[in-house]
Amino acid sequence: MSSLVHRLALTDHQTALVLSDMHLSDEDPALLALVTQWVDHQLQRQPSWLIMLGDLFDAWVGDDQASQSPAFTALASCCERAHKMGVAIGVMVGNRDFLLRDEALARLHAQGLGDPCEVHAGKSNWVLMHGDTLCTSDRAYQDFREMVRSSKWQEDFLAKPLSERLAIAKGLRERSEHETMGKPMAITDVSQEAVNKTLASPDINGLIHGHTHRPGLYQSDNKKPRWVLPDWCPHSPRGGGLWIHAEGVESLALSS
Ligand SMILES: [Mn+2]
Repeated sequence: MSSLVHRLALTDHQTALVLSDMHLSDEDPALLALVTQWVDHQLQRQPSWLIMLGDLFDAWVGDDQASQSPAFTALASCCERAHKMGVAIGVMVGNRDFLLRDEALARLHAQGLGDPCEVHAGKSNWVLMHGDTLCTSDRAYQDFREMVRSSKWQEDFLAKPLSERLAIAKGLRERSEHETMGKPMAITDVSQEAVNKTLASPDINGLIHGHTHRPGLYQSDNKKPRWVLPDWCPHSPRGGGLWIHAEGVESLALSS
């Protein structure tokens, strides 16, 4: 991956639209429509940035998946519209789509964001993360994460044919869903210790992340805001995002 952006500065009149955990897949056209229509609608407010904080796709097994994925094509069209409006696009990878690389990001007109990435807006500094690195109580997951993020594992994996990679990803997903069901709620949520550490610096005013699918505004032990982005579902329905501007952070409901 070419160089990642670790810090963004918004001027007083600039804004950022933030969403995550769309988990787009070719098997769910209703979800795809929900996400792209919502983003298109929010783009009318002319944000300076469209920021997606990981798990854009339910599974991403390599950038050669792009050419055969209607979900990717639809999100790329949405990004193309944003790009033409002059909106800058930032993508952070999540635990489902950590193999998104330069080729796919270029087709989304996106710059890769580091995890964490700091956003400066008004007088505040926000830390943006996918969120999985905050779930430090889940030792089994953190060990798995370390393995799949190693360049050796990724090299071996990407050398396999696309069909085999898709089958492996499906197996991993089913195993993860099964294991998550068996874990106590507290294990699969963020650890307060990790949150406190992230927010320890007096220069940092708050945290924004996805991943846990427990959307809302929480307060850390050090009395700083922690915004959790919603995941998306066309049936409940649920989704939405946040708006960052000079005055702070605003929650954007699915119906907004
Ligand atoms: Mn995730």
